[in-house]
Amino acid sequence: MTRTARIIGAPTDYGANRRGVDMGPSAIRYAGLAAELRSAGIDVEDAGDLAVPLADERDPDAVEPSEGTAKFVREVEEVSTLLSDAVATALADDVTPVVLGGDHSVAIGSVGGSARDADVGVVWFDAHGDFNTPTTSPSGNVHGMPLAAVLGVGDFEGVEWANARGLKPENVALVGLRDLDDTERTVIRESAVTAYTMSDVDERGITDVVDEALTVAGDDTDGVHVSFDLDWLDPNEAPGVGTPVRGGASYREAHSALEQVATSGMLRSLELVEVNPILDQHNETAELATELAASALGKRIL
Ligand code: 6HN
Ligand code: MN
Ligand code: MN
Ligand code: MN
Repeated sequence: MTRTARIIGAPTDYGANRRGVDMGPSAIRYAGLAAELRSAGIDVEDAGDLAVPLADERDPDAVEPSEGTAKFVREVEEVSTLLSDAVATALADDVTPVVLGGDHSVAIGSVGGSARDADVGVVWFDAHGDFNTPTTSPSGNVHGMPLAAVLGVGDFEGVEWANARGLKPENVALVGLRDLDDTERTVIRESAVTAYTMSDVDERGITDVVDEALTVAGDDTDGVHVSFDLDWLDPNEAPGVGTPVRGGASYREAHSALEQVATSGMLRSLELVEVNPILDQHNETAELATELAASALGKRIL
């Protein structure tokens, strides 16, 4: 049976410290996502964008951290709830959600929706751990916290809108880490998640690392959510991101990793986040996002 992908735009920047990433869904669509996915041999629907509260209309007095140092946490909650419903609905309709961020706080909604009625594993491709909590975060930006949020770590314990029901830390694998905050590092070490740094990729090669990550995420689960932060790639490949870190994955490593995801047959839901067209060069990071989505959904050269 042909797979159908449903594109869901989450044009939000409430979790990030800079504007622009809210235009990610437009940039990725403009780069030709639907056509690229069709070339992967799948059917495509576009559900449009979620109705995110308008950033330009927000009350400056309301931009202060409303809980600890989780900036715009109420807006993030609103977007997460909408997105979680959209992702759960797509899965109930038997189609594959392809979520376009927006900053990485959107993962709270996508993982929440994907793991609402099923046991789900997560593979998290990112330069960063995204494992801060409002207490440990140096920035207060929620895009540095979504993994802690869905897993109910620290301040997120018992926060119903943030915690993903069918997700256990044992089924979470982070791939390609190279920039962790000090406290975040401790929290990751103490957690049951599995984390692979770029050094692991250097030593073992991308195939071996991704193979193990998929085994971790797929162990006794109904499928795998792939959360793909474009800053996982080296900034030479993906300049249009808000928090670039040198020493990232190469173009070929990224495709190879996502081709492996497709081959595993475990992909349940996918998101591509942190594309910032204002910081991009000729929309190339958005184009890269479309190509990588196609690889994850099964596009092959031959
Ligand atoms: N992202 N660790 C830093 C913070 O502010 O918590 C950076 C987070 C970046 C998050 O790229 O999705
Ligand atoms: Mn991230
Ligand atoms: Mn990142
Ligand atoms: Mn840093």
